Amino acid sequence: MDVKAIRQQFPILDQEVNGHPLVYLDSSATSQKPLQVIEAVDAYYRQDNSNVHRGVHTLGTRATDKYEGAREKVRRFINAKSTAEVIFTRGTTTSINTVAYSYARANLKAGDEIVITPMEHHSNIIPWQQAAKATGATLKYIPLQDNGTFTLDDVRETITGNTKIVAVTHVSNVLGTVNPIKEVAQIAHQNGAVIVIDGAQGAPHMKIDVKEMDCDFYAFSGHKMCGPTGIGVLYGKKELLEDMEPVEFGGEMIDFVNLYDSTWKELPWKFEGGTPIIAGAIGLGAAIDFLNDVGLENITAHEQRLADYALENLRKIDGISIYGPEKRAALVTFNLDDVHPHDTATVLDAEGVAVRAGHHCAQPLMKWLDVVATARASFYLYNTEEDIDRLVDGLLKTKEYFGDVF
Ligand code: 7TS
Repeated sequence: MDVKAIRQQFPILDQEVNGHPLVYLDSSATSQKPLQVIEAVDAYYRQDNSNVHRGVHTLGTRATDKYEGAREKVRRFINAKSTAEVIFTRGTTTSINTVAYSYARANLKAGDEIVITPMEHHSNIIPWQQAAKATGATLKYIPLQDNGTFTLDDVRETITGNTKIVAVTHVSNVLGTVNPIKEVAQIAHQNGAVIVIDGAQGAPHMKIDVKEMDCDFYAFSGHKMCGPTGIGVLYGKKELLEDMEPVEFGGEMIDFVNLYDSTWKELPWKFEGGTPIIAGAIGLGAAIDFLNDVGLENITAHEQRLADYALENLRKIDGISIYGPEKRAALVTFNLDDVHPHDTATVLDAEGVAVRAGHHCAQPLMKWLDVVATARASFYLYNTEEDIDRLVDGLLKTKEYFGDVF
């Protein structure tokens, strides 16, 4: 993988921040966009902009072809059976909420259980809390080991015959834990439950095969995988989606509207009320082409090298605490002794290094880690070992700077 050539595709990386060449280590929050994506969105607005699924005019046909073409690219990218199973949404949050509103509220009753883990992003906690409150179901947590993983024995222990929904993240956005989805899906199915996967940190970084994982729902965001903001995907098994009611009602999603009753379009459109995110979907299609050209296997291998290199070098820093397991995705969450992570991120920013500090939308996990906040460096296909060297240098400066204070 030629990282230098890849970096040239990302114009934003070629700039100075606070007098230093930018080192962008916040791709878990959102990834940068390659020219191919920027140009696809630009070309759509310059040449093809029109509403979809309506008119017979040429621009409308072109826009529809591109929008539906993007859906087919997503289908292939995740190996779904059919484009009926690929619903365009605003992102992971909307995708999970769609399942929590439509599937959960229709299928849960008092005494049923929803099983999640303490490492979930708020987007995969709150929709289930709300669904539990609305239906009388109970929310249960699979316990975590000290290193931020869970065991399959604990999964078997937590999921019971009363469990109706299991919702687990593919990859933790804080710990970098990669969860054994296929095995958890098997246990969920043995107990008659459906499994919802939060793929926000999975789909951008590794080959996704929804058939192989046998998950019932898989949610992800375009903006974390080189695509635009405002577009995401809900994959769902056709048999399940067919029985589900739409969440949003209005234009685009109907078949016939009578005065007092209406019928819905077939899948996937019944879940896409209103004018869809046309430019976003086209941009996501271009992002998928870009990622396929580089090769997901190459991206995963490159990120693995970066994660190993980062762990090895960050560990050499005195007074650093690193959270999460040894074997992890390409992100490292840490704290420096006696330095607030916001101060760490501020000093790093002065050095041109962008990391995220805060609770990472995972407050229950912060409580579990017994910290208020952490700093996090996250890597993607355009990052290099030199970026990590700059991070380490910046952290040594942070320690020097705050060394006098404490
Ligand atoms: N799930 C996980 C695991 C995430 O990491 C995120 C976003 C979401 C869901 C929500 O995605 P959205 O596109 O709907 O907002 N994670 C982060 C992060 O780690 N830092 O900023 C956003």
